[in-house]
Amino acid sequence: MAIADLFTRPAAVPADGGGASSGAAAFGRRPVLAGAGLEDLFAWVDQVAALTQPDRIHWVDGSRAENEALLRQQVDEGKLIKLNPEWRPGSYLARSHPSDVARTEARTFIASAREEDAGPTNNWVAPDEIRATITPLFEGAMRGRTMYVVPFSMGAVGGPLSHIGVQITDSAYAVTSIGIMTRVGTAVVEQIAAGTPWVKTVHSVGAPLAPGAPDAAWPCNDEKYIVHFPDTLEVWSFGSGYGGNAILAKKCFALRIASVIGRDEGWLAEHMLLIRVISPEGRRFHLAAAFPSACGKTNLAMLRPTIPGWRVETLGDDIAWLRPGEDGRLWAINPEAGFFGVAPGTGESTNVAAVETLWGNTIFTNVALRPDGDVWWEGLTDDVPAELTDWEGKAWTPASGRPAAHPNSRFTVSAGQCPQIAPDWETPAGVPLDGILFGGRRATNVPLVVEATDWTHGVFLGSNISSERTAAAEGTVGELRRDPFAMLPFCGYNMADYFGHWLKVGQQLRFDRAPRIFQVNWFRKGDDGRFLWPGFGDNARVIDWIIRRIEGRVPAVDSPIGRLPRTDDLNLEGIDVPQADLEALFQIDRDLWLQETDLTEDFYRTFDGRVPAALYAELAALRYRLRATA
Ligand code: OXD
Ligand code: MN
Repeated sequence: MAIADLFTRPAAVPADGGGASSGAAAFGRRPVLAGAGLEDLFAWVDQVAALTQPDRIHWVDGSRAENEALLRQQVDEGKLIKLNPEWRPGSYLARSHPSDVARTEARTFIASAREEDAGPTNNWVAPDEIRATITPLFEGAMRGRTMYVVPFSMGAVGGPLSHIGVQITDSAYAVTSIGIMTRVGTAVVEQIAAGTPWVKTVHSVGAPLAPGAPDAAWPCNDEKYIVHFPDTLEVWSFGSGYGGNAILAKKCFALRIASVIGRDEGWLAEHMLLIRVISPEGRRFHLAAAFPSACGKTNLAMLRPTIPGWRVETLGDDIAWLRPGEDGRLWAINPEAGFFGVAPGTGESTNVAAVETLWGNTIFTNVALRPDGDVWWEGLTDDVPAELTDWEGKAWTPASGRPAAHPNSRFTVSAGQCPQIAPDWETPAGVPLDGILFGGRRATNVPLVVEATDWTHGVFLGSNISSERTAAAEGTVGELRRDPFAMLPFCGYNMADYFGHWLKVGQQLRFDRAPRIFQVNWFRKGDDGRFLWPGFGDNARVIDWIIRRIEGRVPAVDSPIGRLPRTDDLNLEGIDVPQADLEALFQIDRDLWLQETDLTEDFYRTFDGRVPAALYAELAALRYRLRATA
């Protein structure tokens, strides 16, 4: 069959259109639009179809009727379980193949023309070589399946900080997830028609179907490749259906490819949550915060302060795009439209706002199923249900001795459902940032909060985000897993050049309007291995100090590593943090810190001289201060 014929075939939905209204049968067809920019789009879709040989092509229009039809189709095919609408209306459970449960960093590649442009922290492959490897894998990969064409916008369609892309995929699960996580639809095709540049992303689960052969509940392939071409702004992902590998708009585009676009255009694509903090007096502040994966980013994004009068409005939980404005401030948007969050550990006591967000219209992946048709995961409730079906579909009881939900099980839900979403969270221009927080999971050394002395020092702190991989032997720093700016798996170019880019962006900001930078650490432990800080809602007490610093209402104490609070200035009313713990939270052990500067130098040296001199100067100054005051 000629490729052109494929476009005129009906959509991959029931003949009645699958929707509630009779007009719904129209979806799935190629948009009838004119515009020079469409030639490239149509030619590319032709090319990918010729390569992957799908049975049919479905142009996704993002309508509600289409979404309903795709969900129903997945239920009919045994790929989704419809949850009991009494408990979880409009919600579904997917169970992945047990081998396809997470991002596969070892199979994630940056195919820049020059190896040094990917840098030592990425898996580099030569573009020609990897095209020669993956093209045969994509050949015929969609046989027996529907190829969906999904036009999406990151940020409000047409917004000044927004960018658009198109994902081709053979996974209906990916389509329905992208529909939650981004803004999908024909308005994006109109942008392309008008000549707006767009990013090409192609995804196949890599499981072609022979005629009449049964499909798997979660088709995927043992061989996986997630390949980014930063020079041509493309992503090709093969073999995995898991969100981070299959929703290409998220980590692949909004971080890896967008970081490259940002480098070239003068802005930053960051692994950051975005919140508005409202003080008891009604003053509003905007903070972005970078934490490595699994350090409580979603919890902070939906913080319920324990100190009276303070409120937090959520703007984003995972990604922020930051651009210097003409006013000398740094403006931020959350380019996503939904949350793809880790379920275990999300509960009434840790993140009640997230629990409320998940009341319905949610796609869960790899959580446990209750006998009443609702879902459960470790940490959702204090009581553990007596029987469940675990994430692999096996009977489970508390005596089973294994988690019922996979530790990386997820929810996918619209951001708009969050009860404390900022009413203007979709404002295209974004919000002006007042502060940036960097955090890791450090049992030792790093205090509860430190303020950077200036932007360059802040970049130095960001370049040093790390978590302890192992417990430290006494008198030493534990082995550190470095995750600079929480971007280690997500920076699409040489991380040392990225540090330099941060410095350059700082130069475009007005010194008195640039966001102030802070390092925070909720995870410091005492000698007895206990967490010294209660965390969660009480982190608002640290935010309160940060805001008072931004407002210039409270002094700070200079220390060799940055500015610290006077402990009396922390609002600890209503909680009981013993004085000894408070002191331990801010204790600076100069010997340990000097050891840490050696580790930083070792880390910087892995970049073959590309780390900016300004950061080596920060390192030298830190050593000087540590020694001078010893
Ligand atoms: C995520 C991650 O899924 O950072 O957000 O891994
Ligand atoms: Mn993340």
